[in-house]
Amino acid sequence: TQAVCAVGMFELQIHYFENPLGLLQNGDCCDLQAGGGQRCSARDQCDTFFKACLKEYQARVVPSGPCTFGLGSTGILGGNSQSLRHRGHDGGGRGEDGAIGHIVIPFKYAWPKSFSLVLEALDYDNDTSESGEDGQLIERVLLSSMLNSGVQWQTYRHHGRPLTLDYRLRFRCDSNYYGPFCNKLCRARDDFVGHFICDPNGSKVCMEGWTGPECKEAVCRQGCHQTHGNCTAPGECECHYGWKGPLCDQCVTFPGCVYGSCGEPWQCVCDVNWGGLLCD
Ligand SMILES: [Ca+2]
Ligand SMILES: [Ca+2]
Repeated sequence: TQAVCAVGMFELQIHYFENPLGLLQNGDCCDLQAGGGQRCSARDQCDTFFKACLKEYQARVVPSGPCTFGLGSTGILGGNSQSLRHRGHDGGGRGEDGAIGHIVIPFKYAWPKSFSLVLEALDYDNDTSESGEDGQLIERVLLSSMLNSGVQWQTYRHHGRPLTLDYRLRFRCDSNYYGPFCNKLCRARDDFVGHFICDPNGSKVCMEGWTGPECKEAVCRQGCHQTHGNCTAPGECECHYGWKGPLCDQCVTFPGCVYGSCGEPWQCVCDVNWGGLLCD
C-alpha cells in the first residue's frame, strides 16, 4: 500500500485570457507576422498555455528559483484569447485536469495559508529548434497572497501588457484531513478502535449507541443500572453477579429461597408467616 502523505491540493483555474494583438512579452508576435508588417497574423495565433510555480511566501516574488511547493501546467488552451467554462461552479470534481485550464498541485505539508505564485502565459511552438525552453513568454504574473482552505474559490485579475487574465485559486484538504491548515487527521471508522464519523472541523462524532472520547464505550439500554449493569454493545444490559432483570436492578435471592425476597444479593428475607433458612 502507498503511504498517504498529501494533506491537500492547491488548485488554479484559468477563466479567461485576452491578448488581442497576439504578442509576446518582448513585443514580437507569438508566431507569424502578417504580410503588412504591422500586425501579427490572425490565422497563426498564439498557442497559449499556462505554467504555475508555487512557492513559500515572498514579500517580493522572485520569478526564478525553485517551486518549493510544487508546479504544474495546462495544455494549450486556445489562441490569443479564450474564455473557459468550468463544470460545476464550486463543486469541482476530481475528474477535471489541465486540459481545460485547471492546474492541481498536491501539497504534502500543513497549508501555510500565505504563498507566492509565479504564473506564466506561454506560447507553444511546434519547432523544437528554438531552444530547450518549453515556450516563449507572453505574460508573467507574480502574486503573493493568503488563501484559507475550503471549497470556495478566490478570484484574481491580472491586467498586463500584452495579456489580461482572470483566474481563481483555492486550497482544498484531502479527504480525512481537516482544519484551516488541512493537517488535522480524522478518519471515520466503525470497529473496535472506535465508532465515529468526522464533523467539518475534523472532530469525532460518535455514532448512535457509542460514547466516550474515542467512541468505543457502548451506550447501554436506557435505565440499565449504573453499578449493577454493564454492556459491551449498544442497547444491551448485562447484569453483574447477583443481579438480574432487564435493567439489572433486581437482586438474586439465596438459592432455594421459597417464600422470601432480598434487598441485597443472596438474601432470603421471609414473607409474612414464613420462616426458616429458605423461608419454606
Ligand atoms: Ca500558432
Ligand atoms: Ca506558437
